Amino acid sequence: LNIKQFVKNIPKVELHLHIEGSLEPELMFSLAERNAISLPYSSVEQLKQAYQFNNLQEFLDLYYQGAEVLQTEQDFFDLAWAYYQTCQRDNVLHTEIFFDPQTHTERGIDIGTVIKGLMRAKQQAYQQLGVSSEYILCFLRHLSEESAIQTLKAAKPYLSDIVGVGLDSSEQGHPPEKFQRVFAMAKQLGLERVAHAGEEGPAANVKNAWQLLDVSRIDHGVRCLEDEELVAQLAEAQIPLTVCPFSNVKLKVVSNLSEHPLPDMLSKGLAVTINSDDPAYFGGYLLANLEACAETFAWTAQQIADLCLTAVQASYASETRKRELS
Ligand code: ES4
Ligand code: ZN
Repeated sequence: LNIKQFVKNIPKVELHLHIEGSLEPELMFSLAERNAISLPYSSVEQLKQAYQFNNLQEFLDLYYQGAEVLQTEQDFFDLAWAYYQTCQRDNVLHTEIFFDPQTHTERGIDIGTVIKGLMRAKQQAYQQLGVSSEYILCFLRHLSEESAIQTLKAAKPYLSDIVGVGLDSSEQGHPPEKFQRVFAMAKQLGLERVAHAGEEGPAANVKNAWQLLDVSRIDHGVRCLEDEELVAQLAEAQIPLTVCPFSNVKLKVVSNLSEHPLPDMLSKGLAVTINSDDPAYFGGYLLANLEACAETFAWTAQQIADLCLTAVQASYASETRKRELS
């Protein structure tokens, strides 16, 4: 059995993908031209050369700059549609997509413009490609609690379009505690909750996201390993961790893929899933992440199938859809 073929063909579920992080350099240039925006790069090649990061913040600076080309509903549709086409190509049949409204509203773009473009792509992807999806509204943790609360209020007309809320951006200096109130408001509204934690920040952020924000998944979570008791609790509760191998390498959370603690996390019984994070910036989509891990860690077909099933079970898809994906 050819493992590469197996990874390609198995139905896959993505649980950690920032739609703004799927903006490929080519599309960034074409949207810049369409919107008469000048980019500080003279070519796609020059832009790609800039994709070398020493930490999360260096990446975020380019990611927010890149997102400025997104202006109209059609731009958000085109962005998401391009991503859904890669899902179909790679046999990713269900995906849970983060979006960062504040990145756009801070530039004067209406949250409705963002959501309407994404929703039109979502409908078309399900109808034409058979790819189902859910959307998770992320609060930018480097901005204030008040800004997060305003964002949740602005999203109220669109609550049926989103499955939950998340927390992303700069983890250092912006711990989960800062967002306890807005996460409680989201819970009151019936929304699911997830948060980036233990990516660059300490294990305490994983614990506090779980205990204080009442999340049902942890995004990244790799640094939970620094707290043995916490690891045992996360494993016991089977809290899913959405691990992003290429991201961790590109942002120097780990020095290279063979040093990644994934095998350790799996051996400790954690509910690990594999994800792509910001594939246009980090060198590949979910399939490429899975292929590289399968090769680096010599995973068997059974181990890959188990990881894919963990992602199905950790998803917010309906029980009917979960059965279709299993
Ligand atoms: C992100 Cl890799 C990563 N970490 C935190 N926030 C993010 N937003 C987009 N990508
Ligand atoms: Zn992320």
